[in-house]
Amino acid sequence: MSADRFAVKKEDRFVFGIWCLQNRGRDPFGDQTRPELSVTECLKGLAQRNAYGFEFHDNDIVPFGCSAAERDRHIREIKKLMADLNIKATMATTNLFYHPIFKDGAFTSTDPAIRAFAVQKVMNCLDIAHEMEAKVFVFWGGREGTEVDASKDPIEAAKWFREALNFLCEYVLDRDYDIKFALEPKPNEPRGDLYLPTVGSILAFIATLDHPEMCGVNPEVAHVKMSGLNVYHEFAQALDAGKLLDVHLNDQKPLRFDQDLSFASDNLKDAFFLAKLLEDHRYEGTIGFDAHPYRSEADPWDFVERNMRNYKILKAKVQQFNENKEIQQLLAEIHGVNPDLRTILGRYSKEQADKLRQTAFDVDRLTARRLPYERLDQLVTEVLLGVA
Ligand code: GCO
Ligand code: MN
Repeated sequence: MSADRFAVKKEDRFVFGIWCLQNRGRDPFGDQTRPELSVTECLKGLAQRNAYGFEFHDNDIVPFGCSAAERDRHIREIKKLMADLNIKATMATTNLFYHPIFKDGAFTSTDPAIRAFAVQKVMNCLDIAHEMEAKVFVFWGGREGTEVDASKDPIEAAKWFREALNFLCEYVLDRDYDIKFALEPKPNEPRGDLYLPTVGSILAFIATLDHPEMCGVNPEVAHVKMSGLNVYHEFAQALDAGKLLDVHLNDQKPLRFDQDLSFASDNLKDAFFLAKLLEDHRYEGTIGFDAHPYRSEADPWDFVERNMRNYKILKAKVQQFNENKEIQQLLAEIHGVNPDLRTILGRYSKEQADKLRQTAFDVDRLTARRLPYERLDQLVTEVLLGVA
């Protein structure tokens, strides 16, 4: 029997949110449909399937409000399990959305006591992240937003958000933790409108922080599609800025409620171009999946396997695209035009500006250029459908 060419290996760096495996199928209209798995069962199942690691919220592993002794015991047990199973905690994040205290925001609550409580909760979670050796720390502002715009000024809210992150960056520096922050954009849900809805808004916000060098982005496919934006372009913007610290792969029908479907289950082409981006540009972080098994599933394991397998299949398709002679010929034709002008805008100087001013352009010839995009796009379709 030939070995499975899509068999998962540790070096694939696949990780899952613990909360994805523990999801019980509850939705706003219906109760849970399956039993909750313990953290131990989650880690064992992931290790058995060769996942590299897992991501967690503080309260996925340490119950809200538990004593210091209980907390220490939970962490000790998980660390032992991680060592026994050879599985890593790669990303930590704070649950600042579930408890009703956060009903009108955590960092952007109008109550300074709630903002301070949120920052204290993050400090405790940073200590856990450090102990578990997670190097990426995500902020998903699930409750940071409004339904009633009369309730708060967005500039004031941005100031509170900034204050909290600046404080927490200093905490990490003070403690000498090897941790970077990644902010996760989302346009809405659970709030009517969330602050920092897109990659671009997060990049602009990071530039206003005291330590932008410690902060990046964790984009999620579903969140981009909820905004009706282009997944390939959104992730690319973070990568181009040197800020792609983590990724949340999943899928979603555009412009709808948050569906958290498996990666590549809705739109193969979007998923393909995202895999192409990450592979072509040698993204070095972990490949994180943040999705839920269908409500009709009894356990998460088919879900776990298909997410990893889909990525590996698409990675093979990327290679096929990059090696396809006709595709490469078309791309060479499209990009190979006017080689003598390629560097003219490379760096400004008076001489370059003079040279540019004196350059004659044959507008009709440039306009009449052939762009064989129907054929190129069809070849992508054929690669994806397995007939190229
Ligand atoms: C969502 C988010 C969350 C966060 C995760 C980290 O449901 O919209 O994706 O899953 O990524 O909870 O806080
Ligand atoms: Mn996510």
